[in-house]
Amino acid sequence: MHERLVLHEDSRSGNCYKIKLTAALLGIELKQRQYDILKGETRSHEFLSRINANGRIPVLEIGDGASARFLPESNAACWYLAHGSALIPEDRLQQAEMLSWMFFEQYSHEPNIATLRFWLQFVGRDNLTEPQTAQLAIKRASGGDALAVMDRHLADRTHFVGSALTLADVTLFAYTHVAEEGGFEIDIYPNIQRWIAAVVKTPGFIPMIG
Ligand SMILES: N[C@@H](CCC(=O)N[C@@H](CS)C(=O)NCC(=O)O)C(=O)O
Repeated sequence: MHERLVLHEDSRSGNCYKIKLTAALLGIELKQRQYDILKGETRSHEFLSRINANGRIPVLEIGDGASARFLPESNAACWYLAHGSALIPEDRLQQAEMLSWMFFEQYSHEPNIATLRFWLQFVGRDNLTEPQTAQLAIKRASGGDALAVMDRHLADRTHFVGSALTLADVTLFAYTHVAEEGGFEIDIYPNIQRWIAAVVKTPGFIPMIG
């Protein structure tokens, strides 16, 4: 990949980590531009008008100067980087299965597990609003359901799709391996634990820092 790539990110975010992990596994160079989401830095007029009208990181900036393009949504950025690599299976059905897990990640996993981690680890239990506090129990139950689905799927498999690492593993790994920071017990999911240990050993793996 020869174009200039800049990841607009907050290094505490697992959604940003997915993209950095994908790039590292593929040996792709990514520059980084940091924002503090707790200070609302992705809600500035400049960010909203130029980088992402949705006011969120990660955003992958592709290319240079006036022709630069901005790609929001972590899983789309992972897809862009991994296009044509072994992280996306060639088989059509396996590709669709991979996407199925990536949509699961965005609908059933991240909104529960990442949100609880953000609220409890970074915002702080005592600083939550009333509506946030009211959602704690349902998010805990739904996040637990998502982890149970993953654990059952991994009972007789090493990876989510086929027998090698794909973007399904990379994207699900990001918030699963730090789920304890959101108050989830990982000890009760032996297959997830085995899978985490295997992902960490993948050549090119980088840890999440933040
Ligand atoms: N579906 C999006 C979620 C992006 C997202 O929720 N970003 C959070 C950090 S992980 C954010 O920017 N929050 C700051 C804000 O909403 O102001 C993705 O996967 O990239």
